[in-house]
Amino acid sequence: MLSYLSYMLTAVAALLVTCHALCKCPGIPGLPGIPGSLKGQPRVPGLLGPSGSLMGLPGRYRLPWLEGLPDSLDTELRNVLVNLKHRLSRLEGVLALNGKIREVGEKIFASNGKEVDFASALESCEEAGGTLAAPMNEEENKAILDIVKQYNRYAYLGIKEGEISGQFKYINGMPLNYTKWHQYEPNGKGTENCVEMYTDGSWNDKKCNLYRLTICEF
Ligand code: MMA
Ligand code: CA
Repeated sequence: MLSYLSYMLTAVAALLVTCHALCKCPGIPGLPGIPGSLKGQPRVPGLLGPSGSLMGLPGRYRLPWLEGLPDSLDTELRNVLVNLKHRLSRLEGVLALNGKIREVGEKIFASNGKEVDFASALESCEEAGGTLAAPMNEEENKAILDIVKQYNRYAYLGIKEGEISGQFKYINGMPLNYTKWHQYEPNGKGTENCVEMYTDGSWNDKKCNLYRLTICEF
């Protein structure tokens, strides 16, 4: 079992070293040197334990940036992808560590810290390649709430009232599959066409021309 692990580590180290050489990637510290290079990598769970020792069984052996790449891929292309995944994973780690982003499943939530009206908030999200944050489950609502609390400001959500008053939809027109209305909300009866998140995570329908925190999803 131990020899299997050391074989795997050698193979991975060789792959990354090769990649390092092939890609001439500057600024990738710790290569070569697996597992040393994996120390301080909280986004790679399961390989190093709290003490830095090797953890778990081969079956639990996980290197996320090596997963899901077909064996049929050209070796050089494969190495480039492995390297990009490694680099992205580290960048995400830095941004999450600094409280700049929240990641939930495939979504990334982030704010520019600005308070603007609904149209401007949506515009800046779209300009950045995203859209206004719209929670589709409790976990996403909590991630957005974290940002609302971080700035201690109510935020507009990516939800708008449709033609039928009282019927709220996502920006793309799809019906809501999750709601977190505050008690007695929505109550605007067609006069409050946008939705804000309060600092307890609950929602209120609200006019669209107020200044609210911009939170985007990507
Ligand atoms: C305000 C406004 C409404 C909200 C009520 C709740 C008075 O109106 O924020 O959108 O529903 O407060 O009391
Ligand atoms: Ca309301």
